Amino acid sequence: MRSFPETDIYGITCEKISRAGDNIEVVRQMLAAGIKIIQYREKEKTKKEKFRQCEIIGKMCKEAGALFIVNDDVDVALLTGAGGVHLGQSDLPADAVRRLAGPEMIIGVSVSSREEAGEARRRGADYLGVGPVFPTGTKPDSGEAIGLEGLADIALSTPLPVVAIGGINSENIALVFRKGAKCAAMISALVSADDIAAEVGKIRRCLSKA
Ligand code: TZP
Ligand code: MG
Repeated sequence: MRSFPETDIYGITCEKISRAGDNIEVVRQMLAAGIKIIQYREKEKTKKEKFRQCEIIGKMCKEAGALFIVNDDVDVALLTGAGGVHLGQSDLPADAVRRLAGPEMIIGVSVSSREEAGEARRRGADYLGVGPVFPTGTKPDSGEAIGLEGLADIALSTPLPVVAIGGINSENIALVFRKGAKCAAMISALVSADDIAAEVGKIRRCLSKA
């Protein structure tokens, strides 16, 4: 039966802001740093190119024992053996994706309010991406930040695992766990780091001190 992994960091790709190289190299470094959930998120490539990268990344995640999640594209997720798919509010609803993807696929849904969280749960989501918690330049259309109180409010309203997202870094990650997040998703803090492994080490030191 599908279940959301127990882990602290959820790494997400974005080649446009990467310092390490392409998405494949970024994921290689994230996995080497011990990240156990990888989401392939790429808004600037053709489906064909996304499929090519996901075939490689899916295999890398399998070898590393990490959960591989594809953003938006359920077809790419199914074709590349991903363990999960992540849906936004403008994507297909979770119940429709479940009909395509079957009972084993982990389905995540992005939400910014209690109402969206309730609806995602009714439609069979397995976890919620909740945010943006803090302001972020990575997704300009992500809406106003909900803040730590908004995160806590949604986390209290749902039994689903909450993955906090939006502007999270080593300085503030401990706060989102205190507000009920089970895991923290990061793009720029990881992908734009000079050294991904060093950044993951710093984040985990901050968490162990908190
Ligand atoms: N959804 C809500 S905020 C966001 C997404 C995809 C962007 C998160 O990026 P960063 O760089 O970790 O703030
Ligand atoms: Mg989407």
